[in-house]
Amino acid sequence: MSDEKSKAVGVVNRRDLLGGTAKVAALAGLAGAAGGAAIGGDALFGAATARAATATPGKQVYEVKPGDLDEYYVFHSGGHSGEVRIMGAPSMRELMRIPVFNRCSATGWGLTNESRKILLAHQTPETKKFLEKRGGEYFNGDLHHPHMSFTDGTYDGRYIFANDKANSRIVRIRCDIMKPDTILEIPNASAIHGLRLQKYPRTGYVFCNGEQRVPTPNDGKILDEPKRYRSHFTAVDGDTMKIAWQVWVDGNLDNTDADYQGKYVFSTCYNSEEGVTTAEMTGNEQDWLVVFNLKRIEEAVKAGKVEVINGVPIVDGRHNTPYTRYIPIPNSPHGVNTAPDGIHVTINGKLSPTVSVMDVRKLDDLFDDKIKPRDVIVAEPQVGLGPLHTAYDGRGNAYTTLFLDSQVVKWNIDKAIRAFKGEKVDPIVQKLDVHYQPGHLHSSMGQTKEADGKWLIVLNKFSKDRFLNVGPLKPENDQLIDISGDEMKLVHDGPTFAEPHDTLIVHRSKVNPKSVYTRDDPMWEDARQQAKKDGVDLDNDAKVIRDGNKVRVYMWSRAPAFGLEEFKVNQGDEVTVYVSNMDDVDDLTHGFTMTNHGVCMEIGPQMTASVTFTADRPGVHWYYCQWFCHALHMEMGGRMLVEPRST
Ligand code: CUK
Ligand code: CUA
Repeated sequence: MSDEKSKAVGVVNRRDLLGGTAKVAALAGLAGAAGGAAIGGDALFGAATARAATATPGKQVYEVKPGDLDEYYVFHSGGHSGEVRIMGAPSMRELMRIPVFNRCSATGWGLTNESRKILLAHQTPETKKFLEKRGGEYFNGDLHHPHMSFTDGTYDGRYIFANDKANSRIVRIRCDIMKPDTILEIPNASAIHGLRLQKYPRTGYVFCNGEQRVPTPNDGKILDEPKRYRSHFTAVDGDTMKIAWQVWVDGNLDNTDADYQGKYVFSTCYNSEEGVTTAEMTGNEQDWLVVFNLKRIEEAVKAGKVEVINGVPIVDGRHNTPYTRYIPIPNSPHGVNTAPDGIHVTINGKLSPTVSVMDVRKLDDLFDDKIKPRDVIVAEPQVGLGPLHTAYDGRGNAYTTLFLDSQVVKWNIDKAIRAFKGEKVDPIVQKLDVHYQPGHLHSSMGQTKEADGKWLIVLNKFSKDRFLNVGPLKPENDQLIDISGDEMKLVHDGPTFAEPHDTLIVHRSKVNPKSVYTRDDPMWEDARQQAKKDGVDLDNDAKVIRDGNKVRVYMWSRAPAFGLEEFKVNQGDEVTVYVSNMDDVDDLTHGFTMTNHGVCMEIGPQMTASVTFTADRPGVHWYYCQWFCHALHMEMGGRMLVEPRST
């Protein structure tokens, strides 16, 4: 590419990027590693090995014997797979997948009327209009941050909330049945990235970061005027799933976390420059952490000190407003993590080898302008290259991923504070090699006040040579580390598919899902209403209702039979099949698949599910149960007879 051409808008000149300051060189290292060049080099890992402390075996048992149950649930993000996965810890066995923003061939998520309603109900009018031309929906999502609802600073087992960076949405998943019940698009935002929950007194608010700066409204009137782009911080009411308010900030918003007092929320910003190219975004030596004052924001909303855009009240929280404070942090900070002591918050430097530690007790004074922004920083230890996220053991230690060093560093918060005051102490406790290039990490119950310091899961972006070669696309590697002793000990490698970003380890005592649905579950309320109008008893009837060219087919299922062994429709009819699984037994799921129609669904015990399609293929089409349910499972089926259209 000629230099002339490379100057064209949006074209990154690699030499510009790699040349220049040490800071940009650090970024180049990051890019190189991610690109795979540095990964192949032994130098990177060799150096890491030399620095690693020797781990002594921990005492915890991580093998879970056949038939034994894990102590922890692990809720794992599926990244650009768009789903949530449930694993067990310490076994690291994958237990279940929860389709969310993706389609699922097994369960019919994205095909059934119940799931489509959840996927489509809360699109903005602009999105609705845009998607009309292509079937009404997105097919993808990028789910980074699953988090469980809190009551009084610890998990309460009600919901999992998560973001979709790809299409600016969030999801609420019911933990009683492990299915989403609401998917909500966030207006005035592009790329919802950081997502965390109010910890105290309860969730409460779901906090969502709009990462990319865009014009607001983004209707084409403003295009190439980056200074007029905006990022918004959004608070959603987790009970009603309605948007409560937004805050307009300077810069952009990356990750977020909330305090244990219910007063403040924090978001990192890596683009204080408000640039639109990588070089511009990394120009400043310091970016910032923005602190949101919940009470002041709520008062402003109540008093109407807002502008309303796309139906959302927006508070102006830029510099020199009462609602926010901006704390300078080196450099392009990424993760922000509140410690279980309720006091300390770490901000991970990414392009700076430091982690900044903030004391939340100083924030009242900061908002009253009695102290300066940097006065809230009480430690800034040098931990290694590429710090991204930090976890805690509840015993005063922090564990930070070092992306570039391919290590987890364990360091002591108290010692870091003393060192910051000038005392000659080394806060670093141990550095452990991980394989390779870790992003998030999470300790058992570590994001609650009940952090128990037993296990740490580290999510590595690359697996390189750790598993059998499966072709150019490699799995990632989730590693389990025993942190119960004085030293970290790596005990397990677990390959995962694209691309877990975040995870949470929840003690099994907090989660109590059902094994069988209850017949009054709100998930199929529409089916219930329609059946009532049609005079059909969902539990007992097997009936075909014709309504013009709309045909509603109601049937129950009971192993190994459907209520209807055949039904007849006319070519061109719009057919809706409702199946109610009347089996009342644990683990007795049926399915409904209509051959050659791209139609399938899961029908769990005591569940009703429905699917709508056009019967446009004259002839005989068998439907069958695709979920193994009985010795006569193969026989569980029936025929749809489609009468050809009379010409
Ligand atoms: S981000 Cu992926 S490594 Cu989306 Cu939580 Cu830090
Ligand atoms: Cu019912 Cu298989």
